[in-house]
Order: sequence, then structure tokens, then C-alpha cells
Amino acid sequence: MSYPGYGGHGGYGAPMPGAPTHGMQMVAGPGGYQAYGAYPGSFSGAPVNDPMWSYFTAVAGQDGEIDSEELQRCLTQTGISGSYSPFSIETCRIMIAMLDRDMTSKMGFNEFKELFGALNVWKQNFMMFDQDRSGAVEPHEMSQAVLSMGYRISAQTLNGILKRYSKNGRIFFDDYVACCVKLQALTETFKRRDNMQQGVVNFPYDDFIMCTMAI
Ligand SMILES: [Ca+2]
Ligand SMILES: [Ca+2]
Repeated sequence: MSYPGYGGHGGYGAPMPGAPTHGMQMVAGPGGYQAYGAYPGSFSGAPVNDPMWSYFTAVAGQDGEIDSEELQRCLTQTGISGSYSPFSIETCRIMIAMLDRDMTSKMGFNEFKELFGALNVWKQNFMMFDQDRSGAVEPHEMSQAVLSMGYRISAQTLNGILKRYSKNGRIFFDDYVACCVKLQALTETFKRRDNMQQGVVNFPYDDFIMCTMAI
């Protein structure tokens, strides 16, 4: 399907060409989201039987949901960023804002699992480019990474993004993830309003501010 403005590979929700696929299986989920790895398909049934449930409840604490500080602590402890610097609180806030589907401002169990799946894919993708494990990639590598995810954006837009997310001309893992999270969330937000699937949407001012500022 040719879809102006988005990926040429089916875009959002399609497998990422060039992304490492070993050890993970992507399944198109509801709303174009992907279910990853050990959690294919949509989740149903008692979460008690899920190996991740007890971990989730321990992290979430008494309110049963994960806020940005709990998320930062947990991501640091699980070492998902590996040898890379831990995620900043701002990136954790963006992660929650993006995946907060039931509008509680915190992460429920399914939202948490979705994040872990996405993080693993982004990390694999980042590591593919950061071959010397320096913790940062060059702008042209970041461009390749973004394009390999199926987003079709102009060189000018890509340059703007690279400027925003780079430090001294390099992009660190934390900023890379923040960029991926936002790109995915904003594309999803846009697509939901793009009824004609033409890559063009009329945004009332208030709606635009809500969509962009809330992430
Ligand atoms: Ca909590
Ligand atoms: Ca939530």
C-alpha cells in the first residue's frame, strides 16, 4: 500500500526491515501496535499466570500502577539499558505519556508489557548501529535507524530531529529512545485522525497542542 507520509513498508505496525529479528517475533496487535517476543498476541486472562505479573506488582507498589519515578528505578535495576546510561526522568515521562492508553497518567500491567517489548526492539536496533558500544551513534546512523523503522520523512525533517536529539553531534541511547517513543506516538496520533489515509490532517489548534504537548 502506498501511503503518503508514512513508511513504504506498510509503515507503522509493520516489521522493521533491517531490524534484527533473531529471538523476537513481531505480531501485529490491535491498533497497529506490535506484540513482541515472549508475549505474542493480545493479553487476556488472569495476569497472575503471567511471569511478569509479580515483578510488575513489586514495582508498581500500593497503587498498582507505575509512575515515572518507579519506572526510572525499575529500568535502571533491570539493566535494560545495559552498559548505556540509565534513562532520564524526562524520557520515562514520555514513555508513560505515550503508552497511557487508559489515561491514568501511570502504567498499568499491559502498558508496561508493551513498553518492554518496544524497548527491546529499539535497543536491538540501536546496538546494530552502535557497534563499538560507545553508547552513542552518529547522525547518519540515526537517520538510517529511523528510516529502517518505516517512517517516510524528508531529509529536512530528519535533520531537525537529529539536531534536537543529539549532543555534540552524537545521539545517546536515552535520547534515541525518547525520539523513537515520540515519533511512534505522534505518528499514531496523526494516523488516528487521518481518516482518508492520505498523510494530511486538519488539526484545530487546541487539538494540535493537546497531541504534541501531552507527550
Ligand atoms: Ca505506583
Ligand atoms: Ca495507564
